[in-house]
Amino acid sequence: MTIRKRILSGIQPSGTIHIGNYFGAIENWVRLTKDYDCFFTIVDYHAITVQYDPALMQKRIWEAALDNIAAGLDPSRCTIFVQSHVPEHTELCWLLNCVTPMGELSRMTQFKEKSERERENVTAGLLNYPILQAADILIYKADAVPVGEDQAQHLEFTREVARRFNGRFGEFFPEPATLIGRGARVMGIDGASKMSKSLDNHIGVVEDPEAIWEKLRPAKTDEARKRRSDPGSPDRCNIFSYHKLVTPEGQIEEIVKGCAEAGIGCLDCKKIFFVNLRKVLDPIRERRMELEAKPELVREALREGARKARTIAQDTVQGAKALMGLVTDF
Ligand code: AQP
Repeated sequence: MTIRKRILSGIQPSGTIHIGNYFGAIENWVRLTKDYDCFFTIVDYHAITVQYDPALMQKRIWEAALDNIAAGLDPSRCTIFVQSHVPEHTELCWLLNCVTPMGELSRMTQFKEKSERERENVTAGLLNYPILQAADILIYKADAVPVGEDQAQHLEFTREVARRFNGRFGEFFPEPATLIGRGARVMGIDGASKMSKSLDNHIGVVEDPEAIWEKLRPAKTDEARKRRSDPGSPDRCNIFSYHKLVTPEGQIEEIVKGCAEAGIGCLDCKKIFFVNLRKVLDPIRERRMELEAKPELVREALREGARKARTIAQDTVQGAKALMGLVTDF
């Protein structure tokens, strides 16, 4: 029997999943379930590191589960669970806290960005976020972590945590590889920053098509193209970067030519994208509706996922504690 390599990745229950999450990460996750032993977790402990509404959290966790399963994560082919249902993640996090210098945490780009946005609420949890993320990954001794480009720095940090632990206490954690998805960094509909659930610049995967079109219609294109008769430059157009995610090669060539020769207007170009995007999103939205009608299936998948994950997590924590000189039993 060949032992399959292991994958771990996570998503925050911070709002409905968007096409950045999908093309940057989830699409890749679905593909990898064919060849890897895959673990996917809804990272609720990460989501509480910034301001949030406790009354909405349960709903968001539930929706994250529905969205991801509808997007193709089949619980019969991978392990899906809620992070806080496997409390060993926070136990390992503490152990790793004690081998990580503080200076490195405050230099993390995501910490700097989020603490800038959350000036009134920069918690120790936000600072320690990358250590918890390292624990999420190392607890399953994952060989690789499929993520969008925004997570590459945290993955490098995870490898350093593993090296530091191994150097001090003995070889124990493998250093996980980073696997970047096809849409490494999908920009928001504003064209100004990364598409994000919390920045309100996203196209939701299960969003109503009419609402998606209402966002696309006024969205910025190549700003140098003021009139339809002006030739445009696809490389300066945010909508063209979206085309690359869903539009077949032949049509891409027609768009490049049509835009450069002013043969196609921006609105028509957006319509083509919208049609192609719907081919990906419509089936996900339909599966999402079917799943909503079968909540017990999803609940059971999450329960079973946590059971399976916990068995491995407990084993790793025992091993790490023993190496650190902590006794687990007298
Ligand atoms: N815009 C993006 N382009 C490519 N990949 C992306 N990912 C997120 N945004 C993009 C990838 O999606 C996975 C899950 O992300 P997450 O929910 O854990 O957190 P995030 O990266 O912080 O995503 P958001 O939408 O920006 O969430 P909020 O607004 O709550 O912080 C990750 O693999 C990520 O790389």
